[in-house]
Parts: sequence; C-alpha cells; structure tokens
Amino acid sequence: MPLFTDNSKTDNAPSVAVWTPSGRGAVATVRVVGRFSERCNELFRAANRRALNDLPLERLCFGQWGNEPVEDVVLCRDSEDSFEVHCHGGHAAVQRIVSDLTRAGCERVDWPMQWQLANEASTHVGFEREIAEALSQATTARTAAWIVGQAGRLQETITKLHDLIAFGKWDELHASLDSILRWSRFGRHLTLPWSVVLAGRPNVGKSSLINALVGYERSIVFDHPGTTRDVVTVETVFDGWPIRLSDTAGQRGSMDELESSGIARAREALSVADCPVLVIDVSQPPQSDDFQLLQEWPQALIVAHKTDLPDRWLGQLPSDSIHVSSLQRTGLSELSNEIVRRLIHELPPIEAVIPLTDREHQRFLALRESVLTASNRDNLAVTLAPFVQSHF
Ligand SMILES: Nc1nc2c(ncn2[C@@H]2O[C@H](COP(=O)(O)OP(=O)(O)OP(=O)(O)O)[C@@H](O)[C@H]2O)c(=O)[nH]1
Ligand SMILES: [Mg+2]
Repeated sequence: MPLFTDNSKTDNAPSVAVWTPSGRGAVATVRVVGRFSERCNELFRAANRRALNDLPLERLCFGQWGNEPVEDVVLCRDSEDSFEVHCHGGHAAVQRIVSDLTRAGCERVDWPMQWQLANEASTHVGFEREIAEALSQATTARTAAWIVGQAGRLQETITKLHDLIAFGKWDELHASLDSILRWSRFGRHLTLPWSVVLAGRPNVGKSSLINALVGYERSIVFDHPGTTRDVVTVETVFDGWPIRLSDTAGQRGSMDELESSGIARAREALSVADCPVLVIDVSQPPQSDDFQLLQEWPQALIVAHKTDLPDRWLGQLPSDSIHVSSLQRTGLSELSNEIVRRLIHELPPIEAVIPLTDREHQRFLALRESVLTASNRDNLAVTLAPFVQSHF
C-alpha cells in the first residue's frame, strides 16, 4: 500500500514530529527526518557505545537520552536520514526529547506535515496525506477499511473529471460530481461519530436506556423527574459504525432556570442530530407533552419504553416504534439495528469515490456549482481545467 512510502531524502532542515496521539501513553514515538547534525548525534548514547549515525538500519538499539537526568529510550534508524525515538509516553519525556532536538537544529512539525515533507516526490501527496490523516482518526476496523479502500481512487477521479471538462461532456461531469457528493455524509462519519440524541418527557427512562445500550452506568438514573439537567454524551459502536449517544433533560414546561436551560439544550441537540430518538413511557397514560413531542419531531425514531409493565397506550404509537425494556434488556438490538438502518440507508458501491473530509466535499461542491452556473460553457473548458488540477 503506498500510504506510508518513505522517501526521506530531503535537503531541508531536519524535522521532528510526535507520531503517537497526545496525552499519556505507555510509549511515545518521536521521529526525526532529514540530515540530522552532529548535535543530534550527541544526544543519544547507545548501550553498545556506537554513535547514532553509525547504528545499523532497521535495528532497535537501547540507550540513554540527553544529560542528567537521563531518559532510557529505544532508538531505531530506519533510513540514512531518519530515526525514531521510543520513549516513556508521559508529556514530560516527550517534551524534553522534542525540545532537545529543536535546540539541536530540528524544526518541530506535526506528523502529517512530516509525512508530506518526506513524500514530496510523490505527485499525489495531497490525496495520500488526507487519507493518512483520516485513517489516524478512524476508531473502528470497519471505518478504517473504507478509508484504506479510497487509496488511489481520488487521483483516478480527478484525471477523469479533467478529461470530461476538456471534451465538454457537461452532463457526464455533472452526474459524476453528483455521484461523488452523494457519499459526503457517509465519508464524514468514517472519522466523526454519528450523533444519536435521546429525548422525551422526564422519567420516561432515557438515561436508563442509554446505560443499557452502552452496558455501563454512564448517566444517573433516579425515580424522580428532572434528574438529567444537561446533555450527557457517550461514544459507542453499533455494527462497526462509531456512534455518539446523547442523553438529554426531560422535556416539560419548567419554572426552574437550570432545568429550563437544560431543556433548551436538549432541543438544540435534537435539531442537529443525525438520528433523533423520542422515548415514550408506555406504562404511563399518554400526556399532552408526549403528543406535542411526537408532532414536533415527525422524523424521530420512536421507542415504546418500559414494555415490561402493562401498556397504557394501547396501540396509539406508530407501528414502526421499537419496543424496549431497559430493565429486562429486551428490544435493545432491534433498536441499535434500526438506528444503523436510519443512519446508513445504503452502503456506497465498492468503486465509489467518497469525500473523506469537509475540505474535499467543499471542493467537489464548488466544482459542481461552477458547472451549473456558467452561462457560457464553451469557456469553461479553459477556466475549469486548471481549477480541477490545482484545487485538489
Ligand atoms: N419498569 C421499568 N422501569 C424503568 C425502565 N427504564 C427505566 N425505568 C425506571 O424509570 C425511572 C426513571 O429512569 P431514568 O432513566 O432516570 O429516566 P429519565 O428519562 O432519564 O429521567 P429524567 O432524567 O428525569 O428526564 C427509574 O426509576 C428507572 O429505574 C424500564 O425499562 N422498565
Ligand atoms: Mg435522565
């Protein structure tokens, strides 16, 4: 796979980047790429007493970093002009190694930039970098597989779009752009979780339902209306897709200022949710607040909750409502399956081009706008051809 080919020959100042996520970890990796100086050599004392620039390639070497207090590290030279330092994963050790290296003449960059600098020789480095970045943000094997499947796809498409413009095939161009833009939402959620917001009257069991779905007590459950006062979120995975579940304050008219602001935030979260869910307590007789919510959010998925108790609604909910008891843990997989079905109605075909970032989506959108609005298409071939090449 060409994603991480490393042609690290560069005449620029050497760069230093941290390749492990920020925060505490067991081990961190700091990488240097470029012609490093004698001053870098002096920072590492190998246990085998060999100088850094004399260490064999692709071999792990234990040693000590810096002056007192020294840091135990493992170092690996992976090419003539690059090495990795594996150190303790706490902030202090990483910061210390990075500042020693910047003082020794390395330029601090982020890892995608270092990767891009090392791969500048490749024509399509911009696309590959976007895929590498997206891949680092994927949280499930399923989403990672879709991102990896995009390698090489975008550059082929750009060549095709370029040809369509050159030959003035506007209808075909428009159709191609439409079929790409169709998957933008799917592509965005390969790195960002889908938002599922649970709302309903107080005490209907929203927090209990979230806890049952994730399998632990994330949200406080109490037999008293108005327990949840703010939006409480938790991330989980349904069928390999990343999901952010939001628990909200129960919806009712309230004089309490704190509760009212929680209710307003709940409505805000509901209005931007990818999948709004209304929870109805069917063990209680229907109330006007329930009907108002059902009327206000007609697109919401409806959960008939507390089905372990006698049903007081007697078939007044739509037939596609999902019947759940959080107490007895019934109906939970039906609910998660239905949520996934609503979020992802259809999977892209295997050969689809999927915009992975907002940036890519905006570029395709802008291109489609240019094709749609131009009054004189004859001139478009001249104006758009460089646009396609330079804007991707
Ligand atoms: N019988 C039964 N009781 C349930 C079920 N789910 C929740 N409850 C009970 O309903 C009460 C309220 O539950 P919560 O989960 O706190 O309800 P909520 O909708 O989050 O309430 P607010 O945060 O106040 O809006 C608690 O006493 C729960 O034990 C269920 O499936 N069956
Ligand atoms: Mg609650």
